[in-house]
Amino acid sequence: MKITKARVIVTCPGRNFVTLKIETDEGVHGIGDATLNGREKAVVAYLEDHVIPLLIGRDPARIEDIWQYLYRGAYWRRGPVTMSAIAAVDTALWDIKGKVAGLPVYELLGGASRDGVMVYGHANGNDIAHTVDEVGRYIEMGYKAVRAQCAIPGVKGTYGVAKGTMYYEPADSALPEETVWNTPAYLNFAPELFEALRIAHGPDIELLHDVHHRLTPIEAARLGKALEPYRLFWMEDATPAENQEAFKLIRQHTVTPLAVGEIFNSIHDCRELIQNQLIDYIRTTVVHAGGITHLRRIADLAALYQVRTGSHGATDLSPACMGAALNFDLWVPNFGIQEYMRHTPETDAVFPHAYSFSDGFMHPGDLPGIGVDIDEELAAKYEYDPKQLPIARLQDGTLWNW
Ligand code: CS2
Ligand code: MG
Repeated sequence: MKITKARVIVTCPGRNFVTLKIETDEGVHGIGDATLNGREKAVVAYLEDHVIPLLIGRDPARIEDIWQYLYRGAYWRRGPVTMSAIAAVDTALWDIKGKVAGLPVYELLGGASRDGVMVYGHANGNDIAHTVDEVGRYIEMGYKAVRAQCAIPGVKGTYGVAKGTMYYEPADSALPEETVWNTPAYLNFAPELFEALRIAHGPDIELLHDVHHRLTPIEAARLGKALEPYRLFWMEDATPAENQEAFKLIRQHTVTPLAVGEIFNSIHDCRELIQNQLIDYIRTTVVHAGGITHLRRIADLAALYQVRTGSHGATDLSPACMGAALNFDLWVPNFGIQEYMRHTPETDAVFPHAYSFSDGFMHPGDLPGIGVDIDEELAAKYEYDPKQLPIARLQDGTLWNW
């Protein structure tokens, strides 16, 4: 079998998605998500100008060799653009291999390690009462785990709070929206939120919270300690993690479980965090961390240190990523949880898929490959609409971490 064609499909059914489609001389095709929120066109160019010409004529079955060729052969290794492009190729090749074998990708990886994949949804509110109600809505939908984010009184544009009643979409303006961050107000407020959630919903529901890189290590330590009475499933992205050692400071002060990694793109971004057991969940995802082939390496390293997976699954990761991720999640022995921010009906129509949600768990389905395809005719109806993620500033104007 030979790769005869590879095309990048950009579509915007309410938000931008970038998909790589690889076609072969035996009529089998595979797809992979290449979406990098706010930087989509960089990955499109990387794929079209620097990757696709290298794929034509290759044997799609040689997934590992092609991965190594694209990673080592680039000379300029790692980075979100490069690794998202490699991820898209990798995912499409696993999709093809599954279709040729007549098996879903989880079977190729080693079979199911569980009957279903526990997911968490995103509840958010304009105040504590609203957030308590929203978490209740997700519990009624059957979720066993819910992420809770709430507007902080007096702080405009708090991270994670939807503007409408539907989906939380952070990349919603052509130029970055400027938001303000107020750490003291947040540190005072967050424990109140989770106290109210525990009082309203009891001790069993798994509650997660995304700090979204906003705190310094010692502030994150303070928050982790303050949240201990409310037993969070995890406190995510507590502090920017380029300096992996920073998590030592947090770890010294709190037993609140820590999750990090959605913006990581290689095993080297998280090796020290995992080897020093500074985190409990690694959030790396198929689309941004080099695909299934590399994510498997990260998960295997994590397993040695009892770190579990908790892959990113926001709406800006396409259903092609979700399908691949759920196949991975069903197999990976040290699975923790999968984020599942539902896509809109328009997006679901562009990406017909086999995966399903039931009573707090998901399953990738048993279609061969990743169980997702792209309806190119429908995709063509949605023009690319350039959008940027927001930025954050402190009240004195200092550029901060969004
Ligand atoms: C968030 C994301 O889902 C999460 O944990 O961190 O929504 C993140 O803000 C977006 O993926 C950025 O594009
Ligand atoms: Mg996050």
